[in-house]
Amino acid sequence: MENRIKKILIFIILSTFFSCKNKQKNSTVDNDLTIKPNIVFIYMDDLGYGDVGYNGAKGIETPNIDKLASNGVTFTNGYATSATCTPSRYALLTGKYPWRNKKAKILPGTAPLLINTNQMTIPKMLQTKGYYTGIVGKWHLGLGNGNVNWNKTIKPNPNDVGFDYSYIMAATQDRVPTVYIENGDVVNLDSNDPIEINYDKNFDGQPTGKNNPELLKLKWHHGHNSSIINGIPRIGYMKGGESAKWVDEDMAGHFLQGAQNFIKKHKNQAFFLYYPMQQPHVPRTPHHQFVGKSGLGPRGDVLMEADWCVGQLIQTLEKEGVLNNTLIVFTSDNGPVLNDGYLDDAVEKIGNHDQNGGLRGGKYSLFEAGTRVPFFTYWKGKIQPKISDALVCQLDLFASIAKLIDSDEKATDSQQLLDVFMGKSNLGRKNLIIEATSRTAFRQGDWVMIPPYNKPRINTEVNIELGNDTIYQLYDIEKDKAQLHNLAFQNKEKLQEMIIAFEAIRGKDYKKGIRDIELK
Ligand code: NG6
Ligand code: CA
Repeated sequence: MENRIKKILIFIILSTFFSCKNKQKNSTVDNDLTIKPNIVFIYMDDLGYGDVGYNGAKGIETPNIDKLASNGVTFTNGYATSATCTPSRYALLTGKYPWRNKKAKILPGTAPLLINTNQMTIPKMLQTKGYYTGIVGKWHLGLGNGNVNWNKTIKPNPNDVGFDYSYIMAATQDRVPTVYIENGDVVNLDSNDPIEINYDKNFDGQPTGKNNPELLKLKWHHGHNSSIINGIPRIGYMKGGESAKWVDEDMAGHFLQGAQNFIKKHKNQAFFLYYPMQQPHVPRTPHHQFVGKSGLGPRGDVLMEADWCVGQLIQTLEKEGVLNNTLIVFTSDNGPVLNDGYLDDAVEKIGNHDQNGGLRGGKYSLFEAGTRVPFFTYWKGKIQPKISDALVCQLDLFASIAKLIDSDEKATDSQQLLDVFMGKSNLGRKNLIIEATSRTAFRQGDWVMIPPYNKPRINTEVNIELGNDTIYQLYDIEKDKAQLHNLAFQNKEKLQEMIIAFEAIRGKDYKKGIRDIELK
């Protein structure tokens, strides 16, 4: 009898001990996950709302992206702040609306660093919590102080605004210099062949896209007629740096490898990887393995290449044993464009694919397709699959990540929506100001208001409606996704309410230089 009681007692003591231990272990793991997951931003360039399989793409397959999206929180109202690259990237990293900084416009390759080195950024904030931070891919936020010597270490560079490691292209694939830059140094540069860059004037004797069409493997349609590099005419003039020039067709693989190496090297500490990919921005130069893979020509091919890269990246996270502890955010800097300056069949081979996914406009536009982009969060085991119609913006990643890592940092325009990004809440933003080449418009609830802009309605070069009109525009985008019915004159009350709310945030500054029509 005594023995039985003893045994029972021992059993109770042991099971209590183990259950406590287990609980402790679980809660430690949980806390670790909540406080310091790795964070990866996959940031596409000019990817349209309809350019992914999960939003109905035709003639392109994006199985890797779709798999992540279908296991994550997919946003149907997810926005970049801007319809072009630099302003969106500025807002993504700083949590600040780009129209607050007049210099946040599409930058040439020679532009100085746009983010002040005193400015708080997502990677800086993560550094204060012990993260190792890196960028591998497209930068396009300026470098140096305005007069860059490409043959010396370029300062300031991404490492001065929060990145421990940087491996970048300076601006865009269509702009010089066409070289990779690692922690401020041009990679593979031969000091006997120094690089010179000029955006205004050619260097004596250098061929150009304009004068030497016989040297081109890709023809230009508008712009893009300065220096020729790898048979592709670019924006801006470049001389020297032969050994450092990138091979366009290798770029995707090259950045992918850089991103994979970063993960392998830093998997034992919390890391932040910003992986801004170059696809499907022009020039579209798929690796030969992807040529002809889509039915849509090079634009579709580079999208399939990008999807493959995403798959490879996820495999690396998995193989290195960190996927379960990694929050992934996938989105794009602005909406789509077919002909962005090169004759690459994007228009001719579009078939029944709708890069806009039913939205109006495109890159450069104040209409929805300019800024509403594919956007999802994925965290294996932590985020449950969900389609969310909450209004979210890339701006909000700053404050939401601050919450996730328990940081007190705040950013001017960033809203803390961690629960929304984690799929636990549908309470997104109430409103958002969107921007397109220095013009701004306003979304509030289901409504979008575009103030009058006395500027061309269509950019005929890229064949995109810009959203400009001489009258106010007001759309109920829940009912009228394609923005075909302007309700401004039918619903003056709503319009007035929108104008007041918009001006309360934006100020009246937006009216400078535009024609404002008074409502009667
Ligand atoms: C435009 C370029 C366009 C693209 C864009 C920047 C011309 C005519 N057009 O000025 O091709 O490079 O800038 O794109 O030069 S973004 O996605 O980086 O904002
Ligand atoms: Ca872009």
